[in-house]
Amino acid sequence: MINKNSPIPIYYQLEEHIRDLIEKGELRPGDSLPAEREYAETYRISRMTVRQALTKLVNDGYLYRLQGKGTFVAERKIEKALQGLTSFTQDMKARGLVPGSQLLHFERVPATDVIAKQLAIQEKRPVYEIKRIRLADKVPMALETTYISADLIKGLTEKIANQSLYAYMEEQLNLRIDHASQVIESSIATQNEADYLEIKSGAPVMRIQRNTYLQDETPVEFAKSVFRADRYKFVVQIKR
Ligand code: 16G
Repeated sequence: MINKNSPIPIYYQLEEHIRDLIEKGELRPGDSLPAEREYAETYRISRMTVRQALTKLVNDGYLYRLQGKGTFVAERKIEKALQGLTSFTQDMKARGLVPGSQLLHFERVPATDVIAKQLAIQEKRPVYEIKRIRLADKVPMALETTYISADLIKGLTEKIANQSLYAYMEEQLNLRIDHASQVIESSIATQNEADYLEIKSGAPVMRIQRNTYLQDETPVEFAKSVFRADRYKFVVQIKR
């Protein structure tokens, strides 16, 4: 398996081998890996080389380390296509995961100037401010703060906010959500965000801001999301 005469670096051969086992499902999420020493003995390579391969796989999100316990196979990252304008609920269902929300905050407040501009409404008009932890199979994936005009989206309740906002707008209010503009930025979790997302403070996250519109450009939401970078990757089809 490891070919010492190959021009391909040994750490890279080991990295490929382990990645292969994960991709084929021979190593499954939660499985623990042999100790560095065992790899080193089995393949007669240095522990430094083993560490280099494992560190690369940790950095790429395939493995994670628990201090004093060893190295384990991470959950597969969720691939999110950037083409379709989908809701969190739809994304999770499409992957066979059970979507959920934990409502942290639900309040009808007067729009600040910033929020009023984003929603193209007058300052101080009522908006719903909704903060939710978004869950997949009960695991926190993202933290979302959404602003919605209360004049446009009537009758919003905590119960609805605990479910799908897009489904409510489309199925109950017959609004046609049409397009959105989205900004994605890499960042690190604050202590507060980390607590909700059950990750370490300073762990990598992606911050996404979405402005969503009806066909006639009426804004339906202004949403700020913090997605766990260890569980998500974004995929986009591009054409030359
Ligand atoms: C997604 C959207 C968010 C929207 C939510 C609605 C991103 C980055 N954000 O999380 O803007 O409010 O879906 O989901 O994708 P829901 O219909 O399940 O409430």
